[in-house]
Amino acid sequence: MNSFPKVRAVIVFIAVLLVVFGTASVFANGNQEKGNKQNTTQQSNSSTGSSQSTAQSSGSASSSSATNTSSVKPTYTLKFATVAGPNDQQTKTMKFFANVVNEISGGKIKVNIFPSGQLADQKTEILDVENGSIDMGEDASPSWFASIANYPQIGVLEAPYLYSSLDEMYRVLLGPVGQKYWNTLEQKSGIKVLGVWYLGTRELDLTKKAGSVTTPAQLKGIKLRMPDSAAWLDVGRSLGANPTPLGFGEVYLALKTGTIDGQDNPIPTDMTQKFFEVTHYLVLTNHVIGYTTPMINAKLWNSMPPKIQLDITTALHIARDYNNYQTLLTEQTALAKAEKEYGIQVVIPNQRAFMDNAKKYYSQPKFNKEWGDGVYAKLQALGE
Ligand code: KDO
Repeated sequence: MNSFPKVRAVIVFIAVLLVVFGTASVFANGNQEKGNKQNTTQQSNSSTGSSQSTAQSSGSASSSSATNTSSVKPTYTLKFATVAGPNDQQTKTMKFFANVVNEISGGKIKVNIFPSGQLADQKTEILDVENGSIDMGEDASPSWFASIANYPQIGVLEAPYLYSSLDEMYRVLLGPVGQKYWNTLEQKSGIKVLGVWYLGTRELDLTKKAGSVTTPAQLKGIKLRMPDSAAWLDVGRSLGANPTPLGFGEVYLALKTGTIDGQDNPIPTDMTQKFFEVTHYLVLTNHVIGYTTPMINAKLWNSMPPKIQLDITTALHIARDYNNYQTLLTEQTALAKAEKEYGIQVVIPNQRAFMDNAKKYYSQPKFNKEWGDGVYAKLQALGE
């Protein structure tokens, strides 16, 4: 009997398998940001693993499921927290992500969004993702991880004037250099960074009392609110200001009552948080290309089957593109709105003076020790 047809059938079958699974894995890799290698070591405890989150929304969550999957019982119900308000782009992006991930997972993944710091402030959010009581958080970035996740070296990735464009920032953060930092962060803290979302470029936003400022010298003595971590306070000092740490949710009132003379945030945030209502000068220092790094508890991540991981990274990736497009657009349109609606005076400062000041500040021995010899300068050169 001629066995060739049988052999041929087996070969064809194997080839089909290779094509199907090969394509799936290429797709997986293609959609993953570099800081986000799939971990396939713990596939077995996929849906019953102890680290699987079963947390259900307390009723105030604002996520919604894609309509065609609403009858499917989710295998994973994840809490995703942010301090951003409901109108901030980040919250809109998180909702967008929740819908996409629910749809592409066929209803297996449900994400509940908790905005406005309902679950935690930025510091607590990072600690809670670390210990697993919050599954996912949106507000972190290297200037937070440096202090809160006890990894000072990573702070350099968000130092002022490090990148000269968004593209360069992505090249570094998603390239081999960034990858190394994200991996070490995971080992040190148990936090897995799953992506990089553009927040907008940080500018100075000052009250009338602070006055118009065009050089770092004029910021001397100005109480500039900074996010509450050591690395953020250094950012404030590097600009020449007297930094005052304060929670994100307290900034508006502090500006209004005069407890602080100014704050720094991207224009879209200034707009949605209504900071422009209580400030007068917007100084376009462009000192930090701001971003947040959506993160997940690493133990939970490692307990998820590859397909679930793939759905999450794919959805985050799609959400990133939506987020960045909207943020870039708002940055362009909000300036004219801020001038017209709030009487904001836009100031073009001596940016070179701010850059030189920052460079001088970060060339202090303290930073060589903290970040490694010459790392700030090396990364700056990488981004150029
Ligand atoms: C802020 O507190 O000023 C900041 O902009 C710091 C960022 O790292 C990030 O946490 C952000 O707040 C929040 O996501 C709210 O936009």
